[in-house]
Amino acid sequence: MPLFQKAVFQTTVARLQDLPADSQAEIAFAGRSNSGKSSAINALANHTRLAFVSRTPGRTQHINYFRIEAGKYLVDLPGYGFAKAPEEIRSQWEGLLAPYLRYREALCGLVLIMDSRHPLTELDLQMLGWFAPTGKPIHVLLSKADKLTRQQQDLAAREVAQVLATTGGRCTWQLFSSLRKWGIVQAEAVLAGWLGLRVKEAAAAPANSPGARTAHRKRAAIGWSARSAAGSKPQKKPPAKGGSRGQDMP
Ligand SMILES: Nc1nc2c(ncn2[C@@H]2O[C@H](COP(=O)(O)OP(=O)(O)O)[C@@H](O)[C@H]2O)c(=O)[nH]1
Ligand SMILES: [Mg+2]
Repeated sequence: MPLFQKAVFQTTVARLQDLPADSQAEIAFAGRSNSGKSSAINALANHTRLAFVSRTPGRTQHINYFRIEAGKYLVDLPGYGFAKAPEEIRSQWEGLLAPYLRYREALCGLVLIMDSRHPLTELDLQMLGWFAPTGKPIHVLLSKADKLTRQQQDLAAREVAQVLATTGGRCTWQLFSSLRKWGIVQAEAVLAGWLGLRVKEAAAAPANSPGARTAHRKRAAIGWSARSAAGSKPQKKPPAKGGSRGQDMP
């Protein structure tokens, strides 16, 4: 069973004082509006509509909590990038998101979703620059990879790797497609590491799947990305190549 399959919508939070008090470990998902954030949460939970509850009017600008198990959550943050009145953006940012990202103790890492066709927008860079100093890990999902050729995927991944190597934070990245279910195993491994959950080998790669044959090799290949993000000592520099192609990528 996929690791996050049991995730259920828990609550919508609009004020800091309403953040769940029982959370021991949570992972926040951030990204531009339309980057594929909700689809990524749905794909990880193997659920077609889970994260779309956050589309409900009144919830899009708030923090939405999905409970994985007691005390562990996936957290959907408001998408950024839509034109809004500047004072609205500022009050949401200063009142809720900034303190949440900076000071939420239970927050153990940030998943940043970037459309692989145009990653590293100004706002993505701002988010990276802003979160990196917390010292907590950031895992970038280069979403909608199915829209790129293999060559374009490699190009996008290399560009992102170069920029991430200079941000100074504990940054890792991978290609991802919710539509084609690419990169789920790799992302699960990273997130499970952050949350202290065990990834079952059987769930990660069924014995009779093509993925199983390459699982060991690929696990080595994602070395710097998945392993360093999962809590071991961060490495300063990624290898010149690779790190992005999970075993379920074509
Ligand atoms: N081709 C493709 N389209 C995707 C993928 N993920 C999301 N989309 C599409 O991108 C649009 C925005 O996705 P959504 O998850 O709502 O983005 P959000 O605003 O960041 O939560 C929708 O039309 C999705 O169907 C993907 O992996 N591949
Ligand atoms: Mg969404």
